[in-house]
Order: sequence, then structure tokens, then C-alpha cells
Amino acid sequence: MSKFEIKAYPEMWRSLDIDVERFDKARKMLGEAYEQSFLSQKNRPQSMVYFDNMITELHGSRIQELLDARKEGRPVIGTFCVYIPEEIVLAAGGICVGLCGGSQGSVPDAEKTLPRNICPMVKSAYGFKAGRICPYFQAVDFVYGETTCDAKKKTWELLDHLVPTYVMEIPHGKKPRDLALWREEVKAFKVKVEEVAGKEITEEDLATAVKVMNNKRKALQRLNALRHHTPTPISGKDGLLIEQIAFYDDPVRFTDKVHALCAELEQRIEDKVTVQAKNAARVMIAGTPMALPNWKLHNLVEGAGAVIVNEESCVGTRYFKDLMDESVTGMDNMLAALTDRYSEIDCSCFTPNDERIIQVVKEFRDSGADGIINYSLQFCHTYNIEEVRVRRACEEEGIPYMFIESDYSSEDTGQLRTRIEAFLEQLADRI
Ligand code: BJ8
Repeated sequence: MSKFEIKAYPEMWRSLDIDVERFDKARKMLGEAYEQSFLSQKNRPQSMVYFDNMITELHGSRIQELLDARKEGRPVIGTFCVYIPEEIVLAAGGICVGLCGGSQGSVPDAEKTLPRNICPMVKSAYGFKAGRICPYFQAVDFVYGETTCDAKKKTWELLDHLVPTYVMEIPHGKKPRDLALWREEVKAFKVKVEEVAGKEITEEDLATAVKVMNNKRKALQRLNALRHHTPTPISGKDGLLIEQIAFYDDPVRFTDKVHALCAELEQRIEDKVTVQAKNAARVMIAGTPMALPNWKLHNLVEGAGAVIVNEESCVGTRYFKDLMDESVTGMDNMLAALTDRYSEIDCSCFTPNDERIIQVVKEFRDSGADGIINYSLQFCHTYNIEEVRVRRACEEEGIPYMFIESDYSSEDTGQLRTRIEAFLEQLADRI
């Protein structure tokens, strides 16, 4: 009999116009998947209890916090991209939440409207709103969309019919004129957030928010550095889970809990406590983000006896590798510095995107990985094509490399398992 349960809050869900019956089935399935993937792991750090509780309360207490914020007039903004300037939302007293987009369960809802052959993340996200099966979607003031990839930007036009969707234009180059446009877009977003919050953001508000976000990113950097230790003191699955929770937990509370975990991991390193078998292959993942609850690749790789030590991904290092300069003053200068910070994120939607290729190799070296699995969601043209450059760089650097293109279904699981096992054997010969 299952001990783990994601708690049900049917009354709250009903008040949010959720399809309660359907959502409750999904809740049970998610709880089972979580128990199987995470709670079955041996020798987990004690501090993971907090993150387990975040999953237990995934559809309850955090949603209540969002609703309470809205009652106080604080904006709650949903997003699917790390280009949202979160500091502006926090500075207005608001909350930024990453919306669900990592589940096969909502894809059929989207396919009633959207074409089948587009990215599963976009379909999953749209399906959660269309099917009314995500309380986060139901609790937001508006959704922040961006013009990164074609699938997203055209879907925002349709999503806007279901929930107010604000679109920020993200240029696809980083020339001075692109950055000038981007700065204007950041200013316009600030005006939008101020309108919803009913207050003007002051320099002090923004400076405080920048500190909060920098601190959160530093905590994630600390965790990532600990994962690079050989042997690593925490599994890749738990590392990914924390990176996923980063998108919806309260940032200050989350930062404290990540630091508490890091202190425990430092002690484990000293005590030589590890989660991996001796000589387990160390794998770095690169590529498209893995939104909650996409644990497919991590389950397969760690299920085959390896350990994942780094995610070069937006649910990973692209979210936290860059900080904003805290010494900048004056609203205009701060907004410019903020834009500069976001323009460091090397999404494959940019061209040229040499920085990302360099970053992948750098993270491989820093993480002490034995090989890279480059992962792209199906039909993601930019990551799929940039795969060629990542592969060439790995060939030049002598880095063992494998590419996987997949979706959220379980149809390719057997085939992927075989390919991953063969790759891990190749790594084992080199260890
Ligand atoms: S900054 S990676 S979070 S856009 S996988 S939906 S790109 S077709 S998620 Fe992304 Fe922002 Fe870039 Fe990061 Fe489109 Fe590709 Fe799908 Fe994607």
C-alpha cells in the first residue's frame, strides 16, 4: 500500500474551476510516479524531506499562497521560460510561477486544437489550460509568453483566448540594436506588472528583489558545485527535482532549504557518504528543459546504474549561472543591467549561439562527467539543429556523446533504455 500521497483539496480546486474528477486521477498517478522514482532511492539526504513535502502540497498549500497573494492585490504571473525578468515581479510584491508543461496527460487536450507535430512542452502546457487540469494555471493573473520559438509564440495567440497572455518580444540576436529592443521590452513588462499590482516599483524594491534572486541563484550554484564532487553526494533525480521546484516555491524559503541541504551534502562528502555505486558512470545532460514532472531521462539513466551530475538546461544551469550586478543604481541603469543578465542565457533560439557550445564544454569539464547526453524534445527545431554543433564540439574535445530526441510518452522507453545502456558501457570502458 502506497504511503506517499499528494494531498487533495477538492473544494479549493472547484473554486478554481478545475475539472476535479480528472485532476484527482492525475494527482494519484503523479503520487505513484513520484514514489517510484524518488522515494525508492537508497540513502537520500535527510533534507530532501522538505522537497518531498513540496510535492505533497503541490496542489494545496502553495496554491493557497498564490490565492492569498492575489487577495492582497499582489500579482501572480505564470511562465514557461527563464527569460521572464522575475526580479520585476518580486519588486512589485508579486509571485512568479513556472506553469506545468512536462506531462503526457494533458497532450490530448492540446491536440484537439494544436497540430500534433509540435513540441510536447508546448502541447502539454496548452493542454493543462484547455483541459482545466492545472491549479497553477487557474490561479494566475496572467501568463508571460515570449517570442523564443515559433511553437510558443504562435500558441500564445491561442492561449490568450483562454487566459490573459502577455507576450514579451525576445530578439533572436545579441547585437546592440537587439539589446536596445530587449531593454525596451523589459521596461514595458515593468509597466504591465505595475498596472496589475496597482503600484509603482521603486529602486529600493528592485534592489531588494535583485538580492533575493541572486541569493536563490547562488544557492543553486552551491548545490550544483556539490553535485560535481566525485563521488557525488546526491542523485541526479533529486538534483533535477530541486531545479524543478525552484520554479514554483517561494524564493526566500527555497533558498534557505537549498542551503540547509548543501550543508548536509558537505557533511556527506566529508563522511564519504554517496548515492552512487563505486565506479558508476557520471553523466551530464545538455539540451531542452525538463519541466515537472518530466523525469523520464533521469529515471532511465540512473535506473541503468549511472549518476547525473549536471543539467545544462533552463531547468538547470541556464536558470542560475548568471547573477545581476548588485552595485548598479538608478532605475534605468538597473533595468539595463537586468536585461544584460538575461541576455547571457544562451537559448538555442539565438543566432549565432557560440556561447552555448563553449558553455556545454565548460560545464562538462567543471562537472567531472564522463560523457554528455544531449536531449531535445521532439520537434524542437532550434535544439535539434544546434545538436550538430554540440556533437561536433564533443568530437573535437574527445567527449563521449549521445543524442536523444524524445517526447513525454512511454512508447520509446525500451528503445531508449537499450541505447542508454550501450552508451554507459562505452563510458565504463573509459573509467
Ligand atoms: S530560454 S530553452 S525556457 S525558450 S523545447 S518550447 S524552445 S520547441 S523551452 Fe525554452 Fe526559454 Fe529557450 Fe529556455 Fe520551443 Fe524547443 Fe519546445 Fe522550448
